[in-house]
Amino acid sequence: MLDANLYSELGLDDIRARIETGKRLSIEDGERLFACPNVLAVGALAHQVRRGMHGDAAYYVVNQHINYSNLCVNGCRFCAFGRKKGDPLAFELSLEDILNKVRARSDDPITEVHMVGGCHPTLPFGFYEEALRGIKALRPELRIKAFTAVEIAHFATLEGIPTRQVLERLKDAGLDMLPGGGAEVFSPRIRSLLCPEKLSGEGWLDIVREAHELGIRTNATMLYGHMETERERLEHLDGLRRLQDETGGLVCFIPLPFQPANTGIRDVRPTTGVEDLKTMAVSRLMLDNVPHIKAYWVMLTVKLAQVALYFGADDFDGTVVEEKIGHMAGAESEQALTRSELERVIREGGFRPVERDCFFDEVGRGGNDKTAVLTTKGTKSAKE
Ligand code: V47
Repeated sequence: MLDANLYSELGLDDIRARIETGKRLSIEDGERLFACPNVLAVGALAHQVRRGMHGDAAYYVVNQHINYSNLCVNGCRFCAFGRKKGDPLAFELSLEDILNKVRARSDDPITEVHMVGGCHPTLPFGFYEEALRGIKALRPELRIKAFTAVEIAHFATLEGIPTRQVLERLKDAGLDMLPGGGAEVFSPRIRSLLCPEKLSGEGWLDIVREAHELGIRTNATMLYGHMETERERLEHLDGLRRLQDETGGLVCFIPLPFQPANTGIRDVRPTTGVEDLKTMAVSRLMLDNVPHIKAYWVMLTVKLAQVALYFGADDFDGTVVEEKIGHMAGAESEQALTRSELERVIREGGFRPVERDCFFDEVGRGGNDKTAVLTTKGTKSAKE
């Protein structure tokens, strides 16, 4: 039970009452939460909501990240991953390289492949279809979460076909879900400063809406801690909330603290722990219609992600292995966590670790690490 006196003293009693009665918060409410000096009080509100939705469960996934290339036509200033052709740090995997990465982990109990790249200048659309088909042929039980809305728009432009057709063809080739990247903050002011070449915020929302209409669920991110105002963060959250009211297709929201090293943004200090925790909590409270909030340990560090489970987050993401986007920008976290490390961090945080697939269907393992069986919505996923 929340201490009503504390929230009265903080001038937040009306917000506490709205949260306790399940009423939606306004953008102005969000501004007052950001302005509150007591991060624990804000966190306690988010924790109450999180516990009401998920109890003591904290989710994680055994997954594999694959970046097919970092060649990118966009040149976003916040990104240390994207490179132009000829750059010594540019890379490009062949189809066989991608499949070899999957083969190399064929004994691991992975349930999700998370595959993204930059907006590659020339790769033909057939490459992406073949990559999905090839991965599914190797491991049909895997869920493939691949290609952000920004990549979808780029494929459509290169191929000269509508984005809906791109999504339909990728789904036909084995795409299960879109990851949440590329959303950054929707504010046109920020996009013109940081990523003028990139798909607009409206464009991102339109493609994600289209994906949802085709039955492809997605995640959504917010990149914060650069040049955006708190109001712009809240408008971003409100944009996602309105999309979710329409479609219900958002599975998980991921706030990403900006990592400044090796990027084109100077004079920005890394976010602080309090800022990260408050942003996590406010995200949980604003996004009343999005089921899951991820503490992405790659960007937050494992230690802060563990604490974030008390600030509205219910998901820890996954084993990852070979992360490039955050680490090329100076992320100080590990490259990978094992399943038992993830479970230990969650358990020592006071939560019950629950392994999930990309849709948050629970994964049961009949005593055998290599045998994954989805237990909630009945989809069998045993490794043959
Ligand atoms: O879209 C780029 C961000 C995102 C930096 O859907 C940066 O489950 C911090 O979207 N500092 C890609 N962030 C990562 C992503 C993601 C990660 C984990 C899980 C899921 C999911 C999605 O990384 C990009 C961009 O917003 N990013 N540069 C940087 N310097």
